[in-house]
This record gives sequence, C-alpha cells and structure tokens, in this order.
Amino acid sequence: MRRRADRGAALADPRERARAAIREASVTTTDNTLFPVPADFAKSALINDDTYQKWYDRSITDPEGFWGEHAKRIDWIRPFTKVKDVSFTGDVHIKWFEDGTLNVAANCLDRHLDERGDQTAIIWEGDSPDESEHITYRDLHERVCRLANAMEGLGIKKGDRVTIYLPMIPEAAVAMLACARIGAIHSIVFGGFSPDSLAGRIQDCDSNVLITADEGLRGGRKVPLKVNADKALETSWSVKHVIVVKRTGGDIHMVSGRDYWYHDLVAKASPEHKPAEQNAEDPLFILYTSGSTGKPKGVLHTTGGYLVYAAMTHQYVFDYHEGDVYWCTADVGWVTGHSYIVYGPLANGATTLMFEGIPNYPDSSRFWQVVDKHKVNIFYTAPTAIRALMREGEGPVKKTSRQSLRLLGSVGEPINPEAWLWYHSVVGDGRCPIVDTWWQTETGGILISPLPGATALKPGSATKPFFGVKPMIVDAAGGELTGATEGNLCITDAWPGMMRTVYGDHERFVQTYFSTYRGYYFTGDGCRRDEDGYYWITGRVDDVINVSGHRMGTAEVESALVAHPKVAEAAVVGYPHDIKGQGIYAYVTLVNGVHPSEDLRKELVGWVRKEIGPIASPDLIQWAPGLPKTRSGKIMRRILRKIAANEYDALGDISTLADPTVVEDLVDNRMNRV
Ligand code: 6R9
Repeated sequence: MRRRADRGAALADPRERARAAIREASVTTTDNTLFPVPADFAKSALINDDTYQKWYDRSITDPEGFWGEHAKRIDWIRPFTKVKDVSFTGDVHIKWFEDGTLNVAANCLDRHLDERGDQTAIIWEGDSPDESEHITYRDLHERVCRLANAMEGLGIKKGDRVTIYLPMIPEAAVAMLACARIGAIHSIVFGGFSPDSLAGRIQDCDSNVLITADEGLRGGRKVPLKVNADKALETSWSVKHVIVVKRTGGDIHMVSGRDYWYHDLVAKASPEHKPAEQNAEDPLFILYTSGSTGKPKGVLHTTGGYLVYAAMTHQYVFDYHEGDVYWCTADVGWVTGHSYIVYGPLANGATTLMFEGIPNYPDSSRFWQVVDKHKVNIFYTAPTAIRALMREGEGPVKKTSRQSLRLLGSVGEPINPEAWLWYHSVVGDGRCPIVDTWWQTETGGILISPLPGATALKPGSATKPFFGVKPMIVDAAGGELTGATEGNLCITDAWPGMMRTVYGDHERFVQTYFSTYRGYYFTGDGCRRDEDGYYWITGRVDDVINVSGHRMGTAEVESALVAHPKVAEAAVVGYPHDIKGQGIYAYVTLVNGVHPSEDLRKELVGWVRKEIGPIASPDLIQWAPGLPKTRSGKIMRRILRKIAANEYDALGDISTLADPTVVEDLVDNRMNRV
C-alpha cells in the first residue's frame, strides 16, 4: 500500500498529530491523512499487515479450505464434512457447514465453564450509575439453563418463534441464549417500537411466545413495555404465553393463564439443561429490518455459519485478547447487539458490557465514567452518539481518565471525518486506533473494516474487506467498475454469516438482494474506492434512510402518515442532519378543506410516533399542495431530496413532470421556512 502525505509523522505527540489533522480536514480531503498503526499496538496485535494480506488472499483463492479451518474455532457436536453450497443465481440458496451440528448456547457458555467459569461474562451497567452487576460464565449458564427448562415446561419447542421485547437488562441475553439452547427462533423487537410495530412483527412470524418486562428504564424515564405488549396482543392471537420480567415494579396487568412472572418460572426450574443438537442451517434468529418498499423484512440467520462469522470478526476486528473488557453500546434490538454484545463476544469467552442507559444521563460524561468504572479496553459506538457528545465540548470527556481504552469502534452510518478526528484525539487521546466497521443486518457480521494491527486508517473510510469478502463496485447498469471509482456496492460471493432468506418469503429475498445486479448480493449502499483500494461508504442509494444509525424505510413513514384521516398524500425523504446523520423530512398534502396549522404539524409527528415508534418521528413537515410526479404518477423523490437538502440549483431535469410548477411552490415554501 502506498503511504502518502506523511506530514503527520513530524509531530511526535499523537494528540498533536490528530489536532493537526483536524485543522487540515477542514481545508483538504481527508484522503490525504493517513493514521499508521501505532507501533506498540502492532506489537501485540493478532493480525498484522502481512498476515492480513496472506489470509485474505487465501480466503479468496481457497474459500473452502479457509473457512473449513476457521470454523473449527467453535465446538461442533457432529463435525461438518461440507463447507459451502451457495448459488446467487437461479435457485438462490446459501448453506454453510450443512451437515455439521452444534448448539450456540453451549458454545457461548458450557464450553467456557472449565476454564473460565468464574470469569465475568456480562458486566451490566444500569440506567442509574448506582446500579451494576457482574455475571460470571457459571452464573449466566445457570440462568440460561433455568429459563430453557422453564420454556420447555410451557411447551415451547424447537422451531417456535419467540418474540423478545425487553430493555437492556441481562434477561435479554439470557432469553436469547435460552432460545438458542432449545432451538427456538428468537425475534427481538427494539423496546422503542410501538404496539403496532410489535404486533406486525409478532404476526409476520406467527410467534407463540412473548418475553417482555413490566417497564424499561432509559435516562430516568420509564418505557411502558407491558402496556405496549398488551395492546399488541389485542390483535396478535398467535401468542399463547407471555413471560414478564420485573424491572421497575411498575403497576401492570397480568392476564391469568397467559402471563407468567419470569422470576417465578425460573425459580422453580432446574439449573441443569442439555442443549439441543442443532443443524448448522437451523434458524437461530429473525430480525426485522426496513427496506425500500413494503413492510419490514424478517431477516433470517442460521446457526453454524453465523456463529463462526460473529466470533471470528469479533476477535480480529476488535483485536480481542483474553481478559479484555469489551463494550458495545448498541441495543440488543438491533443486529449490532446480537452479533457484538451477545453472540460474538460470548463465543470468544469475553467479558461484554451491557448498558441499559443513554449517553447523556445523568450527564454527558456517562460513557467515559462507565469506561473508567469498569476499566473498558475496547469501546464500540455509533457516529450519532459521537456527534451528540462532541457538541458538549471536551470538558465532559477530559474530566475522566479513559486510560484503560486501547481500541475504539464505529458502526451504523458513515462517520464524518470531523467526528472521527474528535473521537480519535479527544476520546482516545490520540492513542487508540478506530475501527470503522461497515455491515448490515443482512450480513450478520462486519464486512468492511480496518484490522487495527494491520490497516493504516483514513478518517471516514471503512478501509478494507474482511477475510472472505469480495466487494465489487458497479455502475447503474451493473457493469463492474475497476480501480479508483464510485458506484453501487455489491458483494460477489457468500460469507458464512450472511442471511439465508426473508422469513416466509424467499422470493422477496431473491428480488431484494439478487435481482438488481444478477448473481451478486446488492447492499443498497453507494461506495467509493480510492487509489489505495480503500472503501468509503457514501450512504444508501435506495429509499432507506439512516436516522441516528437506525434504518428506516421512507415507505413505512409515508404509510403511517397517510393513515391519518387529514392526510391525502405524503412523501418522505432523508436530509442532512448535524447529529442524526439524516433527519426525516415529510412532504404532506392535506385532504381538501383541511387547513395546515402548527397544531396539526404536532399532531402528525405524534401520530407517527404512535404508529411506528419515537425513532420514526419526522423532524420537518412541509405542507405540499402538490407533489412532483411524472406523467405516470411516480413521485420524483430525487427532486424532493434536493429541496429538503436546500440544494435548489441541482434539481436536474424537471421537464418530465406532469406539473412543473409544483416544484416552484415547494422551493418557495422551503426557502421561506429556513
Ligand atoms: C450494522 C448496521 C445497515 C446500513 C448499511 C449502511 C449503514 C452501517 C456503516 C454504515 C457507513 C459504516 N452503515 N455501518 N455506513 N459506514 N461503518 O448498522 O446494520 O441497521 O442493518 O444498517 O447502515 O448504509 O447499509 P443496519
């Protein structure tokens, strides 16, 4: 690799170097700023530059040999003899290690007991700084066995779908692992989703069990989980059993014969349980995620390949060493929580921190106080959190030590170079490499990321592919673009952690991911590759927007808006937002005779919150007497995106519109509002 612009090397103090880079970033492209692997980091790193290249080349030329070997990192009950059976065309199918058998919970718990039964598996840090708990591997194993027995006692069995709607409490991890232990398929629904969203997800997979809590606690505020669950269950008759964890002791209603207190069930259950023998391709979990069109899709992950990939990426991307304390701030309601709070770290015998709260409660020093309190070595968060904390200045960070930190990570959306540099220089004191990890719910694990002992960093670039990952950049027509270029990002061959299907709708899986560019997995992201072969993710190229690192389908917000009796039509786009990355911008056409007002605007925001959940609240609503449409009636979102971004000069060709004057009106209104 070419190392350019070694200007920084002249500055010995890494913090000074980072500051110089910040100054530079505001005037030049950050392509020119290279952060080499710090020498002391390289010394003890698991993967260095040479190993990366050697392993990567082998993973591409001999994928079967490579993955066959690395799959041995987990314990198989019956070893596999076949590594890979994949087709991205025709009868699309993806199978890894298909004749092997294993149990995920046994890999995350039982196999560690002899060696590290008394080591902390989960450090739980509560919403309030006064509450925390260390759970050893032995203790976690016992809790999981008890719940597994209790669930089997209720008649829950292999293949059943179990919906989990819990706050960030240890019982969330216990519930996931108990499902894995008995072969039930979990489907976690983020606690911020509304009763309707929960109901939709329960019904789509015909779930017969719901595990929830009386209330959640975030930033000192209560989240009415059981009340929401009760509402969702009014229309979701498949659910026969509800298991309720007591978190706050809030006053809730228990339906007799349907609802059970978690604590009563596990107290009565045996602490020993024999894990079920699962096939490598048996489903492990479903996780709903937003796409360009229609309802959220149930992304299905299976057992063997997923675990191999989650564990291996966790070890190498985070350069995880025995004894490290590792903290990923995600929620288990998102894929990051699945792969990098629970499955990857626990399969590796790590100590993983689970945080119930939010970054600015009780104050915006909380993350760093938790780092000091638990001596966190590896810290993994989202750019939106970094940007929000950056706004509070260096004070809240600098009053903490953070000496334990060795590595920082970022995930969820592109990290802008300013935020990257602040994270590096202020949070990491210029000492800690940052792994900017690009991946998706669908990919199961990280696909493009630096390996911190091998890759020189460029702020804002996810850098290089992980082992076995073959990225390809294509133009709109699907032609491969080589060298330094920009286009749409595809992956040309399978990796063990990728999704296998959309639950209950294989055709939608094929249509969504393999038909835009035939024979390739299409990510939905735009991407640039520079002269050094570094990848820079430029954001979604479809109608998915990324709000504070959360995926949102514009179609979902639109259908929530048009469900309001006063709304005739709505079009939703993303627009640049300082903290959230993208904000939600809604153009709303009211029913004839209804007059726009501030009250109505508030009512619509509240309506969307109620329909989908707070994460879908529109940031801006613009009244639109008409929407720009083609003569065939298709809304021209390209134009709406430009107007929302205040880019009026770049509206492009509007001559194909049925009524071009609509655009003038929208532009006038937008300009008058800002
Ligand atoms: C893991 C996760 C996936 C979408 C993805 C992309 C964006 C995630 C990123 C990133 C740039 C990164 N994304 N990580 N963009 N750099 N490091 O976030 O999964 O919720 O499914 O979102 O997020 O646009 O396509 P998910």
